[in-house]
Amino acid sequence: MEFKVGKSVFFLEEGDLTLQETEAIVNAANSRLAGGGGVDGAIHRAGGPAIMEESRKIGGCPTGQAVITTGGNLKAKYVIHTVGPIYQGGSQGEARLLASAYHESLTLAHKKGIRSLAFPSLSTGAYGYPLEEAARIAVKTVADYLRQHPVFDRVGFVLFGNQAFQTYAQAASKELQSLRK
Ligand code: AR6
Repeated sequence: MEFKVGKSVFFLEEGDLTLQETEAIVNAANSRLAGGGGVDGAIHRAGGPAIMEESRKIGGCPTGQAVITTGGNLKAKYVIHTVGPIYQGGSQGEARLLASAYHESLTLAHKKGIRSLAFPSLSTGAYGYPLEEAARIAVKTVADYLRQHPVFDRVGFVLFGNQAFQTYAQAASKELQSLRK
């Protein structure tokens, strides 16, 4: 599914983020950059040890911020590691921190001159963020950035499983109604 937002293509796909051929993919990391399960585990397995070596040198990343490493053996040249919030009921600044994780990842990609980027659904696995609310924030934050900064060719989401894909598709249809390509 694709939409035109500003000068960029905004895409939604169902599948495995580690197979993406965008210039960079975004990792749902933890603040110690220590690796883990979910998409983080999959990225380190597919990308090989170079990603962890660089992560160790960087040392960590606060919630809502982003850092960058090589993509190792991945097709993507770079991995942007961002840290979404752990969902604790919604009154601990989670929405702001989730939006920040998307925004800071885009800002870092922009600074690096990266032209295509794929995100997973941050915080909606181990970190427990309710999917519908997370999808709304994710789609809005990315679409707003693309409207304000016409610097990317393609930016979008690779969703794991049909439920996540359908939820993001619905959020995107609402946010981008008139823009479907
Ligand atoms: N491609 C795309 N999406 C995936 C993939 C994949 N290969 N694998 C899982 N997902 P999670 P979080 C989806 O738990 O909630 C880690 O241990 C998954 O279905 O990966 O931000 C880190 O080290 C879900 O929709 O990330 C942190 O400690 C989404 O990715 C912690 O988990 C995010 O789920 C971060 O938790």
